[in-house]
Amino acid sequence: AQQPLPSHKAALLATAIDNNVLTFGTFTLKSGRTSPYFFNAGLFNTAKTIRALATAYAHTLLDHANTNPGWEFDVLFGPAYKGIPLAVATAGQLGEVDEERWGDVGYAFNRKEAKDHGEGGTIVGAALSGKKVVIIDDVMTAGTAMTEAVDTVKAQGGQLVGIIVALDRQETMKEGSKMSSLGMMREKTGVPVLSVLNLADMIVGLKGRGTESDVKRLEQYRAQYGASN
Ligand code: OMP
Repeated sequence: AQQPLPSHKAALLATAIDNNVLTFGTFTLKSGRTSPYFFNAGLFNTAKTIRALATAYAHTLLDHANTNPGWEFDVLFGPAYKGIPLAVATAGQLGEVDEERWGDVGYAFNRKEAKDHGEGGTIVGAALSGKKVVIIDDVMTAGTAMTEAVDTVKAQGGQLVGIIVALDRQETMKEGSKMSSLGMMREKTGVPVLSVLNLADMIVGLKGRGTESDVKRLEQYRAQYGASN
């Protein structure tokens, strides 16, 4: 029998469904691919739901830190615009989850346009220079947005130590390759790329929720586009 989802995954999946973050139908992705589901993290936009999301990110970071002794970070970087509330809210939850360990973790984000007056610069929040940085974002599909964020961290003199997203769609991106965009990003950056949920989790978590035909369509989609890692 399949293992049930760990509680923070199950909780986030339930919140995502209840708030239409996760919806089923026919969607065209940024990549042009047609998908039977879409995950709109922008709908985690209330006190309750943003806290649920931030808690899930914080627990995923905690699990990774606990299973990888020595792995640590100083700053959460959320690329503009959608990464900004994620970095801020998750920093708050890190303090909640383990203040002694993470009470001093900073958050930062970039401006889309450099400011040439006042304090100037392109980064708002904690400085990245010489710091161990984790990038936080919502969904990675082809990884275009993430690649830009990685470049920004490097340009600021930050040391990238990890990447975390809410959803890993576990899809192949390139013709002839079974590797997912997360797998490619791991290879490219050499750092752990974490996700709270992935497609496999959603398929497990949706079973028994009375959405059999949706689960079937997800399974078919996985059979067609699923990545091997
Ligand atoms: P890449 O920059 O190609 O990795 O695409 C990431 C973006 O895809 C996200 O920031 C969203 O705008 C969008 N997206 C979702 O938000 N949820 C999905 O389930 C699928 C996509 C998508 O278009 O692939």
